[in-house]
Amino acid sequence: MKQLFFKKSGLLLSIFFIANFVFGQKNDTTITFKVWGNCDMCKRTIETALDVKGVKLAEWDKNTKIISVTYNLEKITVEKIHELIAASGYDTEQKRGDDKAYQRLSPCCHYERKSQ
Ligand SMILES: [Cu+2]
Repeated sequence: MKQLFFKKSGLLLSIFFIANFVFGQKNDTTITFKVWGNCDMCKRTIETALDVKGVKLAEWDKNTKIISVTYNLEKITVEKIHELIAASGYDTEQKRGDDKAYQRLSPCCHYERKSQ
């Protein structure tokens, strides 16, 4: 009897985890856009800026300047994602980077700003 109970609860637990996984994925989406920057240090700054709740994955490519962001639609907006990057001093397609934050970047990170 006891064994049967454990078998059943184990099954329920599995269903719970699977459902959680499936429904959890439902609200995720991935976007890509351009972020101006130079080097690996830029990469770290940009990706760290998106180390917030709602963002599952952020990966910036220094060669293509394209960032790929996987986030939860219910927890964060595209606008907020652009704002977070801009606040760290980096220009995005939609938002100009904060000038003061840009000045504080390492000299090697002073990328050529897009005309705006
Ligand atoms: Cu840099």
